[in-house]
Amino acid sequence: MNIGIVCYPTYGGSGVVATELGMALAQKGHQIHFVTSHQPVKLNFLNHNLHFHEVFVENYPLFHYQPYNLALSSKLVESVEKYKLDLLHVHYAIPHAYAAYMAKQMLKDIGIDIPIVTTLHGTDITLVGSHPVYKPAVEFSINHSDAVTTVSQSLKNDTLRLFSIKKEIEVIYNFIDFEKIEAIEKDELLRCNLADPGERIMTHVSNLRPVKRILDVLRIFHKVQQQIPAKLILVGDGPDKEKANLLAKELGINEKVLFLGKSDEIRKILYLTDLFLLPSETESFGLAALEAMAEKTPVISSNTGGLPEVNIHGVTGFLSNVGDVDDMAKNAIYILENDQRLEEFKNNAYESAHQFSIDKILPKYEELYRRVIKNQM
Ligand code: GMT
Repeated sequence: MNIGIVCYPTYGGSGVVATELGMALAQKGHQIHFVTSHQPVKLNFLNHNLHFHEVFVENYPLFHYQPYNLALSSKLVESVEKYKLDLLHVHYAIPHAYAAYMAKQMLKDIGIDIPIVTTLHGTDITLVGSHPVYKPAVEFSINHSDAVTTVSQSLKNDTLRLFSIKKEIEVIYNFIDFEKIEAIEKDELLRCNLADPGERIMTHVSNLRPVKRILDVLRIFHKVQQQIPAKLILVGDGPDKEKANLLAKELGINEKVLFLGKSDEIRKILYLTDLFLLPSETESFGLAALEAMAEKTPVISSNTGGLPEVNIHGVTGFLSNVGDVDDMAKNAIYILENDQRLEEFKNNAYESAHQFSIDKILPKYEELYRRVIKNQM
């Protein structure tokens, strides 16, 4: 199939999922055309079936805001026509589903009916999409997509609760490519770069936005390290970084907290990690938790959104109410205080992550694509 993919090309979860999906589809022989504002960060062009079409926004002094929507729909029209695309798969509703709808209408004028698959990722529904400023346009573009998917059952429930949806929504979970996991260099000796001998390693990876509750991460760690020698690794960059820095100093733990910023070595870090922390306010799926589990790392998380579908309480880690730092610290200590128990949780996390293996998820997307293309004929 000739598939157009639209996503945010940055470090965000939806962009990562879209890029990994496109690369996996290309490996299976599909022609994949990324139509994005920049080259997606994880896009590896060594595969022949991958193509990238940059959306260029022509600036003009009159514009207060750049009309990205317009530029994207125009680029989609051009790409569908030029590369004979069979469908468009847009990730994150805002503004991608809306721009794809506009492109579809324009293409109708020249006798092309292009099917649109929209994948909802989380904040496009919960935090941002349901805001009155965007809600009518988001609702409209979901209802006018040819197929709609969410990355968890919880996000499907949220979508149906927050919007008036007339479309069937299919849950297709996020996934992990175990071949890539196995390819990472596994060298326990690298641990000494992150922690002293005898110390446990706890890690948090995110874009350090308020929704991630990074201050809870520090408070949990503060309690844990009072009983268990440990280091905290914070990977990522974002608006709450400075607050986190200040709190680490205030709590007297700044020497035990490593701020690594954005990193291309997340998988290696996760492999060396003993416990992953994700106390988010809301999380439609929690791809970071799945990535940790795939590297044999148990997870302490909040029980919000789709997290209970990924992190299994008492098996792959523990879930607590949002903000219940005491409970999260207690659970973290329970896992970390005993070598054998930690090993059991690590193995459980790894085993459980396999239900989200790309081999199981990719065929679901291919099947959906075939269905929408067939319905269009
Ligand atoms: O919140 C983020 O970190 C970014 C955001 C995105 O769309 O890029 O992530 C959302 O999509 C991810 C991939 O499907 C999910 O794993 C995250 O749980 C989700 N984030 C939230 O719901 C807050």
